[in-house]
Amino acid sequence: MPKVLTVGEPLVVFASQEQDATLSEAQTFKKYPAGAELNVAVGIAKLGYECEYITQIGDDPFGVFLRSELKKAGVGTKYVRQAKTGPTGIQFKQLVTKGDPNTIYYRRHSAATRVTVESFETVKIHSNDFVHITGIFPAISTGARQLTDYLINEARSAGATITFDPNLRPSLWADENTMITNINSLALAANIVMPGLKEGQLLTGQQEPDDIANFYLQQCPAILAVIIKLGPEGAYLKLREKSGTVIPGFTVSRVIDTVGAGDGFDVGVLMGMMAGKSLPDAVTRGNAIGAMAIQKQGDNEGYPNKQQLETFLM
Ligand code: KDG
Repeated sequence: MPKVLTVGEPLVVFASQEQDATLSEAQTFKKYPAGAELNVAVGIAKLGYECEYITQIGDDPFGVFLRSELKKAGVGTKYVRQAKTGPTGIQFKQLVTKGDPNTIYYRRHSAATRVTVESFETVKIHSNDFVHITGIFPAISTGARQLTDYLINEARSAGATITFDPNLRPSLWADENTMITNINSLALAANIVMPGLKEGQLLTGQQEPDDIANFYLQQCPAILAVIIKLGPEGAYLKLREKSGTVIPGFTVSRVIDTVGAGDGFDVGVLMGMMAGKSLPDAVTRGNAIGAMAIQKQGDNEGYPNKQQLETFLM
């Protein structure tokens, strides 16, 4: 059976319970597990697939909380290490009626920034596995970048499929050019590249989805497909040697929290590929999970189990 391995920084997010209050005004918060790659791991496990999450948590109550949430969701925790120093990262998030909520992070010098390759040399990757990388983790520290590169090399030697979501976080990089160069070098090491439209435009200097896709496909023969997330409109899928097409999204009546939708999209694409579906079908699953995600507060609370996904798709 294939499995997903993903590496990232888990965060505890405190989500405001007060509609449209600024973070300085809000008094009441609810605690959820977060982090882009954690969201993917939770989404895959909720759908009943095997997933290992590679990370380092702090020796503190939030580390305990995250480990227990991962276990509850069914995510494999054998590669969840506990750091000797450095706290678990935290984040605060607004609750808004419209648009994306404001968020603030407390993650500098966190436990996850202190990872070393040596502590993860036992990670086993097989040829039918999927290794999911994002642009967040390699940006948090030199050790995290080295671990990302190590896992990419291991995945390539094993013949595993590497999926990459740029997940641009400009505040984690020295400057925009450094971010673009680093993220593009990671994208060119992947087999499936999944930027948002705005991210793709910034990373490639191209405006149209087809030109963004070609930027990557032409530079790297190992890239099988570029999938550009278009929000509610769906996603643009371009496979090597095929013309690109828009796979339509789903309309939802009430949007509660947009954070985590992109990770949910990645879950659908990964799950579709693991289930042996065609890429257009996998992208439809991505669109569906993205749409389900935004109807609940918490990054991954809205992600479905298999039955809920099938019902949504009917
Ligand atoms: O994609 C969701 C993430 O934005 C959130 O969980 C926090 O990992 C996070 C980050 O760095 O923004």
